[in-house]
Amino acid sequence: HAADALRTDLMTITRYVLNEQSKHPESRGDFTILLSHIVLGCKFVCSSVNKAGLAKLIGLAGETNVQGEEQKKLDVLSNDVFVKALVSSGRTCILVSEEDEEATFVEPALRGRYCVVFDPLDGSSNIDCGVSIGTIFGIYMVKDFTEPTLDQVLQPGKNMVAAGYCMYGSSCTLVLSTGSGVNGFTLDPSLGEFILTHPDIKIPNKGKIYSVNEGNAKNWDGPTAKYVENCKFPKEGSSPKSLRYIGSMVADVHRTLLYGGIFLYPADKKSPSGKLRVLYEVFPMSFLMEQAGGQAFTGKERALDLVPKKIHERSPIFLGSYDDVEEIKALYAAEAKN
Ligand code: P6P
Repeated sequence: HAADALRTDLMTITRYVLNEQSKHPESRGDFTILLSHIVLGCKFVCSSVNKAGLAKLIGLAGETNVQGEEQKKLDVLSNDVFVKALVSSGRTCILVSEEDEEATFVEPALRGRYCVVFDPLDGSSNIDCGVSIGTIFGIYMVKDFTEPTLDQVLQPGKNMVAAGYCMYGSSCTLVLSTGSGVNGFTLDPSLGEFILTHPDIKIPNKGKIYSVNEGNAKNWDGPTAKYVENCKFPKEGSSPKSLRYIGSMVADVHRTLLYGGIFLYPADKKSPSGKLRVLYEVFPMSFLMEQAGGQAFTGKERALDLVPKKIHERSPIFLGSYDDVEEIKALYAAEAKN
């Protein structure tokens, strides 16, 4: 009967969020409505990414499609879908997207209390070779949304009320935290529903994997170089870590979250602030890592304490298993002392 109960007592993402909402009697369901629009965007992108290979095969992507229209690149298409879904939800006032130079200020009639920062299709250069890619999002809640201003999104990541990503790979997995732990949901295409498959994800305290682009090694600073050296040539008695680097942040972070270990995109001489964007890559992934019992560090401070000054600002990031990040924090602290 247990198996039957599991099969028939479907915990969908909507039901999960409604359960969460019931813990906040004051909430009027705005977040649930907002999330349902984000989920709609993810379902659209999942279906488009799955067809992308085929579309390319029959010449739809990149050139003109059967109607002779210029076929939009998948990341531009995904961005359009997310912006339209979020605006039409009537629950947002400011949107920041990796695809748009300027923030979107929602028209007064459709304004709501949430600001959403997102990368609609992170890692999209990997589509053609079939490597997993993803959507990353973070959500801030504002008190006064009548006259939205940019400083309402230039907030430290610790002020986010929710964050998550949706990974488009062998399956479509949405990982979400609303501030009380991390849960993973897998899309059941036959139902068109995200079903809870990874309840209460906790990252192992220590892992056996490090994840970094070793091709940048000649430009790393001392602490990063020393840390990676320790991963490869550990002190007597312990075994080296394995290197796993996919080059798609959602895939590398999802593996780190489930298996443990550390993901690094350090600063280097060429890019003193690293490559990854604070608002819609660093903050959401750091939020999830802390909620899962791990941590996230910029080389100078706790990542979620950072206060961004610009919406597309970058930051170095070291995130993952608590003990692994502690080791690189100690190396940066030692350098700061010298
Ligand atoms: P590099 C993909 O382009 C991306 O933004 C992230 O998804 C990924 O972690 C990173 O860049 C990879 O960068 O410099 O190692 O190719």
